[in-house]
Order: sequence, then structure tokens, then C-alpha cells
Amino acid sequence: MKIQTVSLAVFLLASPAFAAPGHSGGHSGGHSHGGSYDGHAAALGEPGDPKAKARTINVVMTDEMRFTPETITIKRGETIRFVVKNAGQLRHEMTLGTMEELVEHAKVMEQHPDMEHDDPNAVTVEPGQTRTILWKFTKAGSFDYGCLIPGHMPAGMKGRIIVR
Ligand SMILES: [Cu+2]
Repeated sequence: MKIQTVSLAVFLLASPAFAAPGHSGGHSGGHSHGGSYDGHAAALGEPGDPKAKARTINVVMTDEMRFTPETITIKRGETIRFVVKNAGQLRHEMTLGTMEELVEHAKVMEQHPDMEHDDPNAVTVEPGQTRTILWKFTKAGSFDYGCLIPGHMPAGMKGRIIVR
């Protein structure tokens, strides 16, 4: 987990795309988690296959800085289609990760508040809009999600994923 965080930080500092909104592109970290996917949130699994059978979970985000639901339970191996609705007037986002990754990423967001995410483990959702994340949870454990827009996660905009 430490390695993942350090590698993300090094990537962000080294990448010329650092200042640009939407830091897409692979950071080939050089660390392996045993699978083929080695990108963001690899500790949780991998981006879902659009052709795989998926369970839909509806998530609502509000300006009260809350996600509904706040706890999500998943069976290991499941592919989940998160349908993420922004019911507020402010921009929100949902990023899946470990709390350590989310806190690290939130620090970067504070310096680049307009950063948008097109990573497979995150969506930025404009007010009134709905977007989806398709993710396959291949590892059991307790994980997190949060809105990394500055101030939102500290105000309570986060939730927990339990993979059994
Ligand atoms: Cu938010």
C-alpha cells in the first residue's frame, strides 16, 4: 500500500500532464498485484468488463456532503455498475480506493481543484447528471470511496465498501 502511494506521487510529479485537467494515461508503476491491471485502485480489483454480468448499485451524492448509501457490501468477484447521481447544485465526484490513496489524491486535488477524473475508478459528476463506474472487485477486504473535491471528504463525503 505504501508503494502504491509513493508511485502515484512520483507519477504525478513526473508527468507533463500533471497540470492538465483529467490526468489520464497509465502510470506503469512497476509494482505488481498479481493481476494484469496495475492502475488506480488496483488494491480493490480492476475495471469491469462491459460484457460481464454486473449488479447495479445506485449512489446519490448531495450538497449535504453525503453519499447514499454510505456502506456497500459486495461479494468478491462481483462486477458492480455504480450509477452515480449528483442530486446537488455543486460538482461532486466518486472515487474508489483505499483511504490512504484517497487522502493522498485529495492533497493533489487541493492544488488543482478543477481536475477532472477519467480514471476507471472515478467519476466527476456535474449537478443533475448521472455517470457510471464499472468495477470488478477481485479482492476481499474493506475499502473506501470519497468525493475528492477540496473540503468535501473532510466534511463527511465518503463511504465504505466491504468485499466478502
Ligand atoms: Cu462532493
